[in-house]
Amino acid sequence: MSVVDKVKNMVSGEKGRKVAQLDSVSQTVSKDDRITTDFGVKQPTADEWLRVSRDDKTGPMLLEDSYARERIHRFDHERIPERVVHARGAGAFGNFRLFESAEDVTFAPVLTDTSRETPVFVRFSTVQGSRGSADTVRDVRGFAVKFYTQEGNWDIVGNNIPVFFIQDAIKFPDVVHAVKPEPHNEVPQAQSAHNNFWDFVYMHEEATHMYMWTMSDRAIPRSYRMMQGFGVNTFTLINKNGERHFVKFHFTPELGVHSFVWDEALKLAGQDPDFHRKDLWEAIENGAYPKWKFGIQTIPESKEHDFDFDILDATKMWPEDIIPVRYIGELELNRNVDEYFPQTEQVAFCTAHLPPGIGVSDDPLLQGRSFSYFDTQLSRLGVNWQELPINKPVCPVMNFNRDGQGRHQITKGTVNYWPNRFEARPPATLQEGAYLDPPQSVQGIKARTKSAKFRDHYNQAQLFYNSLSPPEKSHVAAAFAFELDHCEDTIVYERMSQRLADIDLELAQNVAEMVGGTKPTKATRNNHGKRAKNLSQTEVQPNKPTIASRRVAIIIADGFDKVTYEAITTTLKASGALPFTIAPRRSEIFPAGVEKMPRNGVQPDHHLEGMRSTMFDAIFVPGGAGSLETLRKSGRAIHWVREAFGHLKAIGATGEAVQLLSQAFALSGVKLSNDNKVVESYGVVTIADVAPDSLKGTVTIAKEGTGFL
Ligand code: HDD
Repeated sequence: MSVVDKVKNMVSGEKGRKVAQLDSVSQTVSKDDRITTDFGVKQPTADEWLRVSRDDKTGPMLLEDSYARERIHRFDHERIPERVVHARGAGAFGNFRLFESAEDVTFAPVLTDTSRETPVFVRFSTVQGSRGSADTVRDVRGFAVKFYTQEGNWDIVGNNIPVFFIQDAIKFPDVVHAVKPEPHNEVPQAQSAHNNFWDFVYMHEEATHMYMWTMSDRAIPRSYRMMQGFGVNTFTLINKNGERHFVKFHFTPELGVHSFVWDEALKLAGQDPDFHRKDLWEAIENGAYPKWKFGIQTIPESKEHDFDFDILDATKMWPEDIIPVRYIGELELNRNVDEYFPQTEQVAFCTAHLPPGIGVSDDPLLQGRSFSYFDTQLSRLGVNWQELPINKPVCPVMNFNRDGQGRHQITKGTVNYWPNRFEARPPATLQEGAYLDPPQSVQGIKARTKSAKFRDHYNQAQLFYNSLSPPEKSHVAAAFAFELDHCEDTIVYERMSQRLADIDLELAQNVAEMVGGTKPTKATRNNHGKRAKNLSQTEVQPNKPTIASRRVAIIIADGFDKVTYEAITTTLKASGALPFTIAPRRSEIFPAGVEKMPRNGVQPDHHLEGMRSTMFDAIFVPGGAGSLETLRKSGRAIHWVREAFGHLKAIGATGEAVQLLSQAFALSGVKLSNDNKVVESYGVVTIADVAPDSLKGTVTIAKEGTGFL
């Protein structure tokens, strides 16, 4: 039984509702099926167009062949417009469980009923690149969650960064145009490293806080499973007494927040453009279900103006030191999609999808978003987009919306309006669960303005930068240096070098020097020196480090030490890691002391050229004189070890393989002592005289430092 089937079987009650609903419109391809047209008529061939032939000569094709034409027609129309942003994504199903009721702040059952399990679909994405672009580019990641609640769909359309580039939705077309490929030559793809982006954000100071985040390690996550999700905008919660709280939504990964180093991300973009998509798929197939704690930050309505930032400003986060996150639930992903297009591509989110008990705020970005999402789905999917199986709520949908392209629903009866003489489908009362818009007094002057606090763009940018660890800060400097090096226009990198002096003088000087800008001599704005917790990703870590679901390459060649190989493989599996055997070839590899006969050896998973160290979190090389002899002569094997070291990966070696490490590190400044014990090298573990027992125990992987920048 496949993992998917197992999960389906496990699923019962609420969380099974969406699976059952999707199953009712799903079909499985089987060899007992016969090919038919779309109108159900079986066809004798799928290979030959109907044509006139004579004497074994190929004659003209007939337009009459409606089956052949149907195939071409269907193919010609396979594409729909890709999302204008967040085009590249990967999705999965799961469920949401509440372990603490938030009834003090909301009456929404999804946040108060701890006996419920709510089915969810989550789509992760990059923002800038088109649908076929690489996963590991430097970019914000989308984190969009659709909760199929019994009271209707609830969408949190968030990102892995808690703030945004703009404060007012009216500017969204500008920021997107600026970051997307430039209009004259459509370059570059999936990158912000170009003139127009840095020109725009320089001129547009409210983006400052956000680009500090996008230049940090947050923008190159190791995995979708290892990043935070933030609702970003400020929403509201309403409780039974009609009291309102402002709220921010948080998802914090069980595995902690982890990133690539830039060199690794760059290489993977070419070596394995689907890295994140595959990583998510593989983890779910292996039963290593990704999990996030779900939390809320709340502020009572009466305290809206008590802060030195405007709590409705999406370029500001709410520091956890003053507004702690209250964790009340857990999100788990446990089922891969059955077919990408009808599920991950056709899923459509909208910030206005809110069940009773949850509401919007006057956040000026959010207000515009709620208009934009519905509108974009009209051009992507058509007016009946909410009827598509992946988007359809699990509760009844009853109204008098009718017709339009691609209508699925058939509604019986003679009336399609309200009020009607049959009193059919009246609106609901509050007791029956109607959506509540709590009465609010609104008065003011109609004008294009926002509160004065919206005009501070630097306090939190400094707060974020100050809170980073030294390696994280050096990554930020290197990211700016990379991006501005890709800007040919002097005015762009010159101005940006000066702008960074508004945040941190040392950062500005380092970047200016690297990119050829004028080195600022004094800070243009004092750095307040404050820090806040959980902004550095080194603080967003599990209590106990884990190796679960991490990919470990075990490198062997003929003559390897089988005892150590088996001991490390078993230990890794027992710790939940995924060991992969890598060798100079994919055909059988023979350990020391056996005859080279079929099935005496080990079948590697991959060969050294087919995979690269970038695709693994750690490497281990078991000893064996024969194996060492082959590997030390292989430039590729040496490169694997050196590159993994440069990417701050854990490296282990036993027996003769320790010499492979000393050869690989000879130029890297890593010194091995005479007795082959490693010194001065973080993350490298060697045992020259190996006893198999010494390999048992808990294995963890640490990654810290600057790496190849
Ligand atoms: Fe957006 C897609 C997240 C501001 C307009 N956005 C989209 C997706 C995510 C976000 C995760 C992909 C959803 C999916 O997987 O299908 N967007 C955000 C966040 C924002 C934000 C966290 C700031 C708080 N977005 C934003 C603004 C506007 C839009 C200000 C327009 C005024 N976003 C869109 C869109 C997209 C979209 C054009 C493209 C595809 C889609 O909606 O379904 O309407």
